[in-house]
Amino acid sequence: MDSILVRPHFHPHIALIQLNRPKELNALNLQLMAQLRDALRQLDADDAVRAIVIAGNERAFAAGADIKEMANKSAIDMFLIDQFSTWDQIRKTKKPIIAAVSGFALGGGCELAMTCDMIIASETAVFGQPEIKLGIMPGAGGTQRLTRAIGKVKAMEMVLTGKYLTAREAEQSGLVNKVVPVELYLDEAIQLASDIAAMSPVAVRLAKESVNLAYDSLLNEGLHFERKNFYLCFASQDQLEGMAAFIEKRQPQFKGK
Ligand code: DAK
Repeated sequence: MDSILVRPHFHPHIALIQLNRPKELNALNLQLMAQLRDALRQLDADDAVRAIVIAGNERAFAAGADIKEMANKSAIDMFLIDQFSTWDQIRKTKKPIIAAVSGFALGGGCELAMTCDMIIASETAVFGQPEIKLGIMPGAGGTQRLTRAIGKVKAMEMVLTGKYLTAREAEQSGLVNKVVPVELYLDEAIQLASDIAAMSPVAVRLAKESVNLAYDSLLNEGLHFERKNFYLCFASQDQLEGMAAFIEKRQPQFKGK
């Protein structure tokens, strides 16, 4: 089964990508991320597409990277898989991307939403970086983008405790553009995409590039730093324990080793 569904012409000039691993709450495994990368490349090259919406389903946008796939990986395995080149494709997409988030947006799911250009949330959305509970830390921009979006003290609390933000809290903190009832979140995201699609595609591309420059000039150094530390987590026994405990549905016993 495809891990994503791509509808290039879902709406005039608007493409829709739906994450499609509902039983796993859209956990982002390597296959899903590779398909997402390829779809974004194709849609970016398609002149008929002017904006892209990425959505999950009502229960989950994405509950994070696939813990079962990562649980037994070493730091070197993670380094060699080099998932970052896949994630970087999302950042490199020239057309605007809107995340339509309902339900869980956790760990890599929250990072995926934040890597998009804008976020429309349903009232049931929850955002979080719970990696700390697995004995690791965010690895796909969470420490950098969340801090820029909601400020240091709130980001610190979320990253160090794994606490979630509700959709309303996320809106008040500036993490999301708008919160709407669950039955409207996809329509609202399509509407926002359509508003952008009515503008000059050239101006939109240049404007997106410029906003990103303001944002990225501080981000690159932070992302680099975060990546090294993320790999280092996979050298710890606590990572193995945290992920094993999740899979075995028990509380982890962290030893600081
Ligand atoms: N990975 C794998 N499976 C997951 C999953 C995940 N992240 N989240 C949920 N599932 C699976 C569950 O294991 C369960 O499978 P079965 O037991 O039915 O086989 C199924 O989805 C339904 O989940 P639950 O039964 O747990 O559903 P509940 O409603 O009770 O709880 C929950 C929902 C979202 C609160 C809970 O599932 C949960 O806590 N999930 C884990 C959330 C989490 O810790 N996320 C962070 C993962 S670490 C990187 C890029 C990104 C990342 C790392 C590297 N590079 C570029 C290198 C990101 C890391 C992460 O995201």
